Amino acid sequence: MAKKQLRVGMIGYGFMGRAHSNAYKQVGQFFPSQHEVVLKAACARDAEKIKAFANQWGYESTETDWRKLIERKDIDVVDICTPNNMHKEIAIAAAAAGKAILCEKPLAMNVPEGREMVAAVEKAGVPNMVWYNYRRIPAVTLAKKLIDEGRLGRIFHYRAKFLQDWTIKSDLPQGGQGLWRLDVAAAGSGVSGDLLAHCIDTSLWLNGRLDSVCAMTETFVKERMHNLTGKVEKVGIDDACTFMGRYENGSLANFESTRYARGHKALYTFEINGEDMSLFWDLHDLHRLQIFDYKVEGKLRGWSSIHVTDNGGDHPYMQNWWVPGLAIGYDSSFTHQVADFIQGLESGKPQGPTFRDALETQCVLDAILDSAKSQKWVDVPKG
Ligand code: SOE
Repeated sequence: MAKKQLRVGMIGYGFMGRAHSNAYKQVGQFFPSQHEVVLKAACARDAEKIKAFANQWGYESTETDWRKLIERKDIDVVDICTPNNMHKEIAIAAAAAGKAILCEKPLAMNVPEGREMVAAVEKAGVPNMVWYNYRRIPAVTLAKKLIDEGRLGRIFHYRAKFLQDWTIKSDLPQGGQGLWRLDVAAAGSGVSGDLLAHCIDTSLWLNGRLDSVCAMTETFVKERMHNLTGKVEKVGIDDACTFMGRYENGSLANFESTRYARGHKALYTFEINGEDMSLFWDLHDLHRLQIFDYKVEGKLRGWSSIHVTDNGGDHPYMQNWWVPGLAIGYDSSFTHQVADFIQGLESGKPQGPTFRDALETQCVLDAILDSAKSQKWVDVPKG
């Protein structure tokens, strides 16, 4: 049977443009389906740069105006890889044009924007997903299975960190290509929307709704040269953010994210402590899930480390890759996301995180920033 084409129009071409394009190229080889992904068009304002990107990754054509890309009849899916301040406008226009949408995280600049985006995709009835990719690292997906099977028992604690160090230099400018994450007008927030957002998405998925939060943020470098204005300007983003919180299930949250942890490039870890079992995961050792199972008795009781690479062992996604024992990497989490998106299209059961799911993360992010500002506990609003 001839495959149905899924023609992708990518807007943006930075690090995530590459990560997503790689996933589109891999998915058909490793996760065969009734769909064939076609890299139809790549779009960015700079004609030369987007042509170079399109050539590198095999896109058939380019556009320099995202509205033109959305108008095209030969595009089925719009992939939004732009800075955060463009997500809303593009997503709403793409939904109105009847396109499926894959949007980079965080969903929006804030909750009101996120709500508009959810309303737009739900009104148009278009498939939608947000690229919170860490859910689909097999060891993390295995954690979800163990929790859903009730193996942890009552959960007491959820602890997560995401640490980097790339903005410590005080002469690093803000704004423009590659540095928009430091510009509050483009990013909406700092490390909270960029890194903590991943930790929150994973935690809501694994441990359920967060009811209330109490947060602290800091901006260590208060002024930076702005690439777009050429002037030294106040820095509006949070450089570091820590918070504690209470989950609906009665467990306690303890989170930290910063871009000022000297030596750490992308140290994302989480630990969950339940009555019967604890789990620990570390992005630097991403194919392992560490487990303490209290039900194991005697001298074998202790922390053990599962190498989540065994297709015979029912390890998520691994039956589609190599032979047992051989690891896959960070890039595969994006491939799994596309595979699941397609599976959602084919089964009619959309896979998360949808825009609505990502709005819940946005609600936590806004509550965190409110709490840091007011120095008070804040109830997380409902999406
Ligand atoms: C920031 O450096 C960044 O690239 C994030 O934007 C990504 O979402 C994260 O996965 C890795 O770090």
